[in-house]
Amino acid sequence: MNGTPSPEQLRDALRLMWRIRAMEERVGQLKRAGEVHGLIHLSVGQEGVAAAVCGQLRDDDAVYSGHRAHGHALAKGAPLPAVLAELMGRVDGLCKGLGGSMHLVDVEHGLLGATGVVGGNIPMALGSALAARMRGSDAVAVVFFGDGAVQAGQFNESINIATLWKLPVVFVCENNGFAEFSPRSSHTNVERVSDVVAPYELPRETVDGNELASVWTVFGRMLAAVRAGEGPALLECLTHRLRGHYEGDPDRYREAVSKAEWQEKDPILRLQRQGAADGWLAEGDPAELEAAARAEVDEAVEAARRSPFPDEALAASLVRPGGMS
Ligand SMILES: Cc1ncc(C[n+]2csc(CCOP(=O)(O)OP(=O)(O)O)c2C)c(N)n1
Ligand SMILES: [Mg+2]
Repeated sequence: MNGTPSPEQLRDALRLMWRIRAMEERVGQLKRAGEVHGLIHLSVGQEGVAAAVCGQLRDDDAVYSGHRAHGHALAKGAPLPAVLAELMGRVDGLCKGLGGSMHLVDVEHGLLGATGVVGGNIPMALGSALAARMRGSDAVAVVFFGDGAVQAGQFNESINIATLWKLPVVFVCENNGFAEFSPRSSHTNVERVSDVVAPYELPRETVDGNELASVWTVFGRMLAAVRAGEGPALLECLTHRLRGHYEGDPDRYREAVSKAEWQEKDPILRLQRQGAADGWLAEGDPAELEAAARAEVDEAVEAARRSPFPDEALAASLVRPGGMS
């Protein structure tokens, strides 16, 4: 698990990235058609981080995510039909259709929660890490957050306590250079998130988040040390979202960033180029993986359409003792 990823692991990661991409592109369409509800943040272009990190975790490792959570949920093992049904507000969804995009939870697979509160997930990961230690388990907690969350006070508080108590937590920052519509340079002088935590002397690294193998290798090394009880680590993944901040964002603030350049760095296309060059991917494989992912998504959309919306009784049952199981 520690070294560079094997061809099988790379292939599995590519399959997963296609499933995330296909589902999110469809979610964008469903949002425009009024079939997906609430504010929707897609991670198109950032799938490499979710795949490389979650591809190395166990079900009993806890994952926390934020408002851009769909990819993390799929990567951690949440069933695609249940994620899609949740986004469509149906009872077959992960949270019976009552949570939606920013509240995805799948306890069975260790997805302990997405949240719309930027930075609010970071201290929660410390709780899971502390619980694992108290149980005598070597499970770890991983928290995904953006570069914007680093300016929230809880980030500093959490790094402080996690390092002081040597908690088994990996902080994974997806630094896409923007917090909503503000470039990083407009809200901090510290360019690298890995530099923000320097005084705490925890293992910290910045990697190209669009190169799956780099994220995999560095995260794998950190994970092994964190699991072995050596205390927390921080991984900063430089990446880029290829869509607006939210679906419907007019996207008029990215003049400084060349979209074409980032399109070239698309993590899926890069991994496919690498697979072809290294010989673990045959010529027809990318099209096959993409088609399989899109077919899985089509089927999940049809299943979700057949699933009812939650009724009032279900919502009411949540506020009574002995409510939703
Ligand atoms: C506590 C809090 N403050 C502000 C917001 C509004 N908000 C939603 S997303 C976002 C930007 C987050 O940027 P980043 O953490 O870099 O994540 P990204 O959207 O780039 O993935 C903000 C400020 C919020 N949801 N919660
Ligand atoms: Mg950001």
